[in-house]
Amino acid sequence: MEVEKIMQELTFRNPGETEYHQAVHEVLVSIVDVYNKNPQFQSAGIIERLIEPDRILTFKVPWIDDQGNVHVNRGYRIQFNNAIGPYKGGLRFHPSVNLSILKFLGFEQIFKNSLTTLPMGGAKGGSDFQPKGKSNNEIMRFCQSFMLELWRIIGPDTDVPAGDIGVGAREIGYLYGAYKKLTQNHVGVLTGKGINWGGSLIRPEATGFGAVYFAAEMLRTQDQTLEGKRVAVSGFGNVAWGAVIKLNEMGAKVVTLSGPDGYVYDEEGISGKKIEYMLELRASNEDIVAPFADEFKSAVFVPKKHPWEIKCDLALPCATQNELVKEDAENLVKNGCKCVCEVANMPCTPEAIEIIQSNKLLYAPGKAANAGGVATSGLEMTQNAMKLHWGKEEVDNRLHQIMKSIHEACQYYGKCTDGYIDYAKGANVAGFLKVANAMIDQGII
Ligand code: NDP
Ligand code: 2IT
Repeated sequence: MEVEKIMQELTFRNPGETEYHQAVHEVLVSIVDVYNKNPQFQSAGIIERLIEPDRILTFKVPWIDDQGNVHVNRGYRIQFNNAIGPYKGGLRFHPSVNLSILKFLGFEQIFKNSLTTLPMGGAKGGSDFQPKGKSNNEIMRFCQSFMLELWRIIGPDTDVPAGDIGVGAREIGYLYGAYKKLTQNHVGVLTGKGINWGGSLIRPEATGFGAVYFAAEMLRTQDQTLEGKRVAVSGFGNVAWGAVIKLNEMGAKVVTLSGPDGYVYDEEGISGKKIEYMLELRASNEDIVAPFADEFKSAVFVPKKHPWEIKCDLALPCATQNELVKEDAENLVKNGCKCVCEVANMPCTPEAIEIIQSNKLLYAPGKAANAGGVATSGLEMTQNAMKLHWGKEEVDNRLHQIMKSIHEACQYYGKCTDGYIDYAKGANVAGFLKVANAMIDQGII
């Protein structure tokens, strides 16, 4: 495989899809050695087949707002690869959603799902719909219209969507209700469901919990723990919330949160009531974290800036792609940060990663560190298939074990000659090998 040649072709065939190009390039450079040492991959055209999604559905989503006005959004589902299991991955509702963003997310999901040890292929979907500022009824009508198209191509053994940015328990509920009405099937076709109708305990917390378990494993390689560590967190959504809970449980002090309007810095630490307040902020249907500093006097709001300028031992970006840029990475290094653990998908730019890794900070890529979310979705599918319900401890223990095994796989494939662990390479190689070998077993199809 010649990385630059493949990238040229990819760019030519998918013009302007910069996030997608970024995600593919990041994988190719880290698997190229393994790929070229195994000629069976080349002769089966594995890379050419992996970077082309199996299929993409785009569709019109018309809906009526509370004033009777008609709106039209665009819906998508990208079924990327199902070599190791049914397509699986979230739905994102955010005005920035486009094909490039969903293709990057769907591509990454292939490797992430492979790392979980569970049988799940890669997919992603969503819409450029803005849920912020909408009433419950508007959200419901939008979800029903979205499912009027989506239901045809999903199923518990075909494709199982879940949440992502802008899609939480409420949206999953409306989507599930519409699916059930259309098909008359009460099956595990979505994950992140309500606890009373097929959902799994711990799923809402799982992405954040899993990432913190992963960070703890990384620290353990340097005989350290999270106890007493200062942590900068970005975002204030579902994933940030889960991470902040677990960081507190493990004795760390969370000093920042952020939103599109800026960040809040709280030297006393974000714990207890402040974590509950994150849920209120989230539910308030606004796009801002600034009110946090009005509510808690120990917090200061810093408008229009990233939290990475605050001194911390660990940085956990939990908001969105490319939110931690070169200058942020330089600030983190300058301030003595020891570990950057990606909880969002692809939150660090390639230039930022270069600085983080060349300064030998511990660095976990999202596809390894945030895999606890989809892994727990996999556990929800298992419970649905068995028609039973596991307790909190059982799910949490399984999640913890899965995160440890992902860490081991990254260590195994990512260990460098100088002892530094390149977790990005480890995650990509481990995730890739399983999928590539399954594709070879199943023939060119
Ligand atoms: P939420 O919708 O709960 O929160 C997303 C957060 O990111 C919010 O604070 C949101 O602010 C902010 N945000 C979203 N888009 C942008 C943008 N373009 N610019 C600036 N800020 C933005 O989503 P989640 O917490 O579920 O998702 C956060 C990250 O974690 C995403 O990268 C997602 O892909 C990833 N992830 C999620 C998993 C899950 O199971 N939910 C699993 C694995 C990864 P606002 O809404 O106000 O714009
Ligand atoms: O990015 C992700 O892994 C998710 N949004 C979760 C996907 C899932 O199917 O649970």
